[in-house]
Order: sequence, then C-alpha cells, then structure tokens
Amino acid sequence: MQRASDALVVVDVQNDFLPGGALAVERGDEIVPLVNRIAAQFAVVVLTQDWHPAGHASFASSHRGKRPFQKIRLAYGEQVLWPDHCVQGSAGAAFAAGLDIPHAQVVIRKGHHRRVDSYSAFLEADRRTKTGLDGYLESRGVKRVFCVGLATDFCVAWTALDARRFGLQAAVIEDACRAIDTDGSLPAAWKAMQKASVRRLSSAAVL
Ligand code: VGL
Ligand code: ZN
Repeated sequence: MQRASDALVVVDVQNDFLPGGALAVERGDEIVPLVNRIAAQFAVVVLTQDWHPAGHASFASSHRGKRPFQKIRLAYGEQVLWPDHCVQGSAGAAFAAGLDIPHAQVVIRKGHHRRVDSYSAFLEADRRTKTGLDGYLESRGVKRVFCVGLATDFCVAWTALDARRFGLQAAVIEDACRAIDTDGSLPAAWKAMQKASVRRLSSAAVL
C-alpha cells in the first residue's frame, strides 16, 4: 500500500491501443494483469480514456492527402496524425475487457475537442485548456502521481511531464507501459522525463 497522498493514473488502457485495435501498441495487452495488481496497491486511482469525436483533428483521415504517422502543423503546433481511434462511444474506445479496477474513482476523458488533441491527462495540446485533473488531485490531497498504461512515449509521458508542471512528484512504472515508438518518440520521451525529474520505476518498487 502506498501513501494516502499517492495516486495511480492508468492511462488509456483501451481496446484501440491493444493488438487488433485501430492504433495498436505492440504487446499493449501484456500490461493489463500487471496494471490490475498495481492498482490494488493504491487508494486513489484515476483512469484516463482517449475520447475523440468523429473527424478529430488528430486523425489523418481528417486531412486531405495525409497518412497516419505523418506530422502536420495545427494552430497549436506540431501534431502527429493517427489512424481514426477511440471514437466516443465506440467499442475501440472502451476499456480493455481485462482491466479490473473497480475501486477507481474518476475517469478523465480527453481529446474531446474536435480541433485539439490531448495526450496529457492534465492539459490539452494547446497547452492551455485544463482537463480538471489538477484540481481533482489537489482536492484529494495528492502529492505524488504514478503513471502506467499506453503509450509510454505519448499519453503516459505527457501526463507524467504535466504532473511535474503542476507541482506534483511523478513516476512512470516502465514495465506497466508499452510504447508506440515512432520517429524517435520513445528515447525523446525518456529524455524529457529525465530532465523534468520524472522517476523511472519498475513495478517491483510498488508491489
Ligand atoms: C495516444 C496517440 C493518439 C496514447 C492517444 O494514448 O498514447 N497516442 N492518442
Ligand atoms: Zn488519441
């Protein structure tokens, strides 16, 4: 059991990020039993859910002539384009069937503004619009955030980095995450997290 001021953030463990899903993360399914075991150690658990409207700006299909994994510039800066994924209410957007965290208390849905993506569970990609998670964690007295889920180099990393921005201690439990790793994104994410003093842990540290 961790401290009362600790929270676990379970990032985007959704069907579309598992093998066979629209934006499958290699071996993403492997983390599910481990995430369940880790979550049992935390009193405060937040789930995040990527939750896009059809025609979302992060979908390659929304931009003529563009393909998934290409980058474009949007109003707020560079955006990687993805296959259509995690469309609101779809089976792909549902949590993985094996995810078993009945005591999780809040679900943060993100990426719901059509023109703005949100990898982070705290701040959307315009770097201005809050999801409300900072206020929720503050209200619950949380000081340390542990992150697990999908994908290490996008939503997990951005969430951990933003936790630091909001004055929280942050850690990523590496073996309870899997990465997309496109165009150097995984080493870049670890570098940014190291610079921001995000701790890189193994699940053994919390089990
Ligand atoms: C994610 C790409 C697009 C993630 C979400 O959960 O890491 N990656 N949307
Ligand atoms: Zn997304």
